Amino acid sequence: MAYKRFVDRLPIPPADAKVHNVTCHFCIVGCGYKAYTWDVNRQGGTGPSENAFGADLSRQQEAETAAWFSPAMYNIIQQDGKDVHIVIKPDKECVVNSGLGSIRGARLGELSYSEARGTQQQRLTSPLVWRYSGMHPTSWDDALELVAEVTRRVVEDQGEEGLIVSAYDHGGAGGGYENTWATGKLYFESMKVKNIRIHNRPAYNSEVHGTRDMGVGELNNCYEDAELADTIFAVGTNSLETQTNYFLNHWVPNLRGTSLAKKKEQLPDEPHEAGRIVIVDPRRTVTVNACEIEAGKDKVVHLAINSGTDLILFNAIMTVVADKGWIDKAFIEASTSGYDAMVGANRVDLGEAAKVTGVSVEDIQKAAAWIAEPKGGKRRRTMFAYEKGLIWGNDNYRTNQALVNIALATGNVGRPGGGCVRMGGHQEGYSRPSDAHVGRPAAYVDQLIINGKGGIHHIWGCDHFKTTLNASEFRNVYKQRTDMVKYAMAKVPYGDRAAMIEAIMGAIKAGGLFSVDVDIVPTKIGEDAHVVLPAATAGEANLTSMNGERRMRLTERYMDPPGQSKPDSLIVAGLAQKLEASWRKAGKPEIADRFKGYDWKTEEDAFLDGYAKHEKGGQFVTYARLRAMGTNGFQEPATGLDGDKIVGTKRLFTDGKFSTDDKKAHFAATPWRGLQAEGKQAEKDKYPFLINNGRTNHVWQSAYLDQKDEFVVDRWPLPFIELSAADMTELGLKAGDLVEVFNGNGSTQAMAYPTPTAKPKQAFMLFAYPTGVQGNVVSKGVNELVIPNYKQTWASIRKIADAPESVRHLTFKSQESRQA
Ligand code: MGD
Ligand code: F3S
Repeated sequence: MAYKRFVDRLPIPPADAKVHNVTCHFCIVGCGYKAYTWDVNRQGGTGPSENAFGADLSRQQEAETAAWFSPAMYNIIQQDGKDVHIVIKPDKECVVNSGLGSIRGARLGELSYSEARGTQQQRLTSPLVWRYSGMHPTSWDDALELVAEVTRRVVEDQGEEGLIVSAYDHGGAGGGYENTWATGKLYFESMKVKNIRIHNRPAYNSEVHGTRDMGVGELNNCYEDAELADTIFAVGTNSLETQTNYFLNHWVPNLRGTSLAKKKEQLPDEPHEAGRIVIVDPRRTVTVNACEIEAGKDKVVHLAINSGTDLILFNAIMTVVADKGWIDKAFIEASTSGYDAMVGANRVDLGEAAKVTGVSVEDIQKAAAWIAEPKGGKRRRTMFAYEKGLIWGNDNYRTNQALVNIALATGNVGRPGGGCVRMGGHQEGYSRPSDAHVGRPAAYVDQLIINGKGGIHHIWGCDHFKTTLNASEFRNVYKQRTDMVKYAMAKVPYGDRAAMIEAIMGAIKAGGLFSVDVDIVPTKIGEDAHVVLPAATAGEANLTSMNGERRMRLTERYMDPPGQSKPDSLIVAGLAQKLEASWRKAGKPEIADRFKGYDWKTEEDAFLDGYAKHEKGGQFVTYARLRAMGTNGFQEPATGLDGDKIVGTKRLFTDGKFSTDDKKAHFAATPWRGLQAEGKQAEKDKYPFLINNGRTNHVWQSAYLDQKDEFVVDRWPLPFIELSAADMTELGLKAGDLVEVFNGNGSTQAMAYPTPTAKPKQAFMLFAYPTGVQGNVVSKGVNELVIPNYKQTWASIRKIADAPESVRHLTFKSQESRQA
């Protein structure tokens, strides 16, 4: 049935409604929202003094009014044990989004846990343990003592190598500076855990080593630079769908020419025109379509490269830029090293590059000119933006570097209208003790688990069954190993703790794995866990994070966490205390002492212990100051105080000094070497379809909340797979038919979405979706620093069935809004 919201009226927030700062946690952009809460038995009135908007609601509001909210922004939640109305609506005063919402963030209200209105009822509310052949509720003490005891025994038997950890390293929901500090303190300070991986990749590493090793940190500009740039060079980023309000509020004004006044005011000594954009993506995205509409086709170049060939394209552009002399000689001289060697090593014949990439020589030259050809005797300002098409693409490390080479050579780092930045995924919130002991390359943790290594797995807010590569094999082995422990546990009474621990350890010695899952909802991997611990999410705890321009804000606690769930930082504290007790009881006081220092009572205590003491400028940052700075916060790093306001940093590297020992940015030699990850070329040769993959606007990540949101489930009961008309015919498919995608790595399912702009034999599948996991068909092949290579995946496709009932009502219209 097509989805309808059965709401005919909403309460008016009264003038005295409590107002909380909220940063939307459903992507890197970090749009500012305000949460209004008030007693469930009251509402405001239509008079300006009677409602929170100060507006006369008895009259028709103008089109752009902020005095409104939608049913999706509303709910009834618990605050301090009482039912209250809540409205979570975009904040017009926030410079990030200026009042815009996205299809994800504008649902923050309905995605809240509500017993009164029945939303998000799947949320975990009690610690659960495996007993009596199922997962059953227990107390925090009971669950944590079991985890601590098994952890200690495994470490005694196998050393800290036996403890495998999966943990988020981001901000927004889940992570945040409080929670990354807490998990980091436990695993890197109290312990020295090496076998640890990050939520979305199979090792503990940066996704952008390439740029960092050149001295160029990856979030170096500000969102306003997208308004000031002459050209935006966007690589493997579908920003309309994945950084929605950054695109709408900062890219579009430039493409429309409405930021011209700002350009003239801030950069008066040079000519200006509306911005141009070059988009590098093998498929035509809705972002390309939107840019053509906003800027006009003559201001947009879409380089529809062959999958995985970005590196040689960038080397070709660099060759043109160098040969034409469109470089910033003064900057290269003063602030960089290795330019000549880089140009020599990366020089490429344009004809050869055209053959490999599928992009014409003319378009390569045009892109180079749009990036770097001087305008009226002045250097052009170009902003370089990239995300998963590059980061999870072929030869990630070098491709990243090849792009930074162009940005540096044209003097576009640390300059208004410039920057060479990842677009980002989640917000960031990384604050941890040193991870140097992990080493480089870090352990490929998924392979350790698959190869029977480790005895216990602690999982913090990740669901690898949906979000890892080689997911099919991972899941099969994981199930086998965790089942061994479950069978052993079933043989002893749960209450006999000594016998239970012996049974668990026996199973571990025989190759089993004990699994502990900390999450806010039941997950796929959690189905195989032995202990599940319920966490609180953003809004249920105070949480700090920064966005893609390093803008730090505090999302205030505006509601109670469901049931007994707790902020992750306090779960860590509880576990550390139980570990201390366990080691002390075992007669090892010197180890027990390492687990001291977790006497945090609130998440703010964890913040003060971590960020405030350890991050650059952290001494200036307090919850009270962040609260006062609202949804605009400040841009990290903090450099001081102006009265009680935190002073931040708009752009990095403006002084031409970089993050290397000699303070110079280092150019990199990055010659082309084909498909680099093990097995990819053979896979390409064997299977007919490219299974390109990624996100879509409506869904946040692995759909962990969306999977119980009727609006999303109605639109996407199954992941879509975009196919060309020719492929639909060849496979005998109609719109919505169920297909199997399969190769030597595994198989998965999707619904066919005929897409007029899709290239033949190039499918695009929704990634990380619970009802059809794309990662099942992604091979284990990674780059030399263990970064996954999702985008280059090849497989076969066959029809399974006609469109299932849940799919029949759907529209399969083109996602493009209209033609330019
Ligand atoms: P993707 O769809 O993964 O998202 O943001 P994006 O990177 O923009 O990939 C982007 C594009 O890469 C796709 O259009 C794909 O066609 C292209 N691509 C594939 N192969 C290649 C290639 O060889 N070369 C190039 N140049 N491009 C290629 C990801 C970001 O989105 C992240 S990391 C997260 S965590 C957030 N997740 C998320 C979400 O789940 N939903 C929504 N709606 N937004 C999100 N924003 C964030
Ligand atoms: Fe939320 Fe803004 Fe992203 S509304 S999903 S942070 S674009």
